Amino acid sequence: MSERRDLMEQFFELGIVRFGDFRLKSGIRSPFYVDLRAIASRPDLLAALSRQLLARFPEKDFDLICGVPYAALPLATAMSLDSGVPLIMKRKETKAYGTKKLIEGIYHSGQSALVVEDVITSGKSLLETIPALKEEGLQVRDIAVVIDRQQGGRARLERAGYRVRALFTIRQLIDGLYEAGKLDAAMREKVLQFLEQHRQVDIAPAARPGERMPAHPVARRLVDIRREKQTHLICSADVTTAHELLALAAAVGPHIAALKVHADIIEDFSPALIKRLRALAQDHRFLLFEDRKLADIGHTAVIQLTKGVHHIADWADMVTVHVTAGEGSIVALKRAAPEIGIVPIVQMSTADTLTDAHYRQRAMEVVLRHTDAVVGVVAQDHPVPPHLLKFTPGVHLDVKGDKKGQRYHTPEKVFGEYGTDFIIVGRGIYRAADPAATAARYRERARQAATARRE
Ligand code: S5P
Repeated sequence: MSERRDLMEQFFELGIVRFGDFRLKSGIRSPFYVDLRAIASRPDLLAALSRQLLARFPEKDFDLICGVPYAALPLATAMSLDSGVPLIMKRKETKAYGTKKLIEGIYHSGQSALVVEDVITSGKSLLETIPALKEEGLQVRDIAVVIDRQQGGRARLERAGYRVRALFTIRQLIDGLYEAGKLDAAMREKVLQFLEQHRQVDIAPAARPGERMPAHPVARRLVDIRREKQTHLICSADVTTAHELLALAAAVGPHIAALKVHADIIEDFSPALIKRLRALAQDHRFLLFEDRKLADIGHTAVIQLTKGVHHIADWADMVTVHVTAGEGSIVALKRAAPEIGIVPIVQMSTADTLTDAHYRQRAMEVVLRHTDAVVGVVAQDHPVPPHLLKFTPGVHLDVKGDKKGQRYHTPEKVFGEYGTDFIIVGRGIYRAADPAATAARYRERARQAATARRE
């Protein structure tokens, strides 16, 4: 029996591939399940897998092998032992003490890494892992995978420029196990049908060149709205009465992707106001973005988000936070309100902001460890990785500042030079004689600037 065929049968015997009715993390029900964690219990299999995977990369043009926790780690270790290529590990979560490194091991900027993964489905986890390696100056071209579930992930990674080599496709496994008599015809048919129906597990709308592929569900909603409404505009509705806020939301609603509010400046704030705002948000399809800038210790930030007069967590799609209190506050917020999208302020727009390069670097390190909860960040020119959105306030078409520290730039500058995804515009719109027409004007300038960047 060939080593490949033997491996397939062993996968079946060990329960690495199982058939039945399984609910996947995405909620989808699947007739098969793949879990490679048991592999390390069979050193002989691990060694065979390592050999076979390394044989797929005869060029061996990588300096490091990178394992992604947890299932792929023993395999990456075996491949490192086999090939003599040093191992690094990409942490899932960063430890809250010690060196706080995202990547463990010895490496230096400019080296290239082969990334090892157990199973590839949508490609999402790899698309989240690789930017962290790139941020460290590592180059990634090659990806080694044991099983390709054939649900679009491989094609997505290849489109992003990676070379993906898989040991087995799920189709090959099914056929092999069927021929070996481990799988009956009915189950085989069921799996093939499932594969046919789920050829593409969507993780994000297809991105155009220069566009980001954000991972958070709120970010994806925002990107959907941007595509459908053709708007990169968020209006900052910094008005102080419910009447003004509702009038403004109704006027600019058709032109915006989100309405940013400061609930605490509204003199007659009430649950009724929120109800009407939500209705407008639904009618015009925009998100509600509370600019609360939570900055306290985790415990306090959580009660500020969930209690008080405003009960922000009950209605806001997104909320801004500062990361000055450290990682614990972000962890507490995401646990307390997992539905809300967190938007950390990494860099402020003011002329003499204290968010200098050192702070930004530290803040981004925290942010990157919590991309499961973070929609994107507020920043000016500080770089933001492609799986997060960049929101840029301090945009005005007519003036350069406000004499209170605010600094304004044009849409052309923030899209062209800063690579922003959404501009946040307050006074430029709500102080204009005709906010609806002005919002339309900002929207168009933003759209053209974003298009020019892509061309
Ligand atoms: O760095 C920042 C971050 C934010 S969230 N600079 C900002 O101006 N903001 C907010 O964006 C600010 O609180 C205000 O609500 C809006 C900008 O308003 P404008 O009137 O200056 O356009």
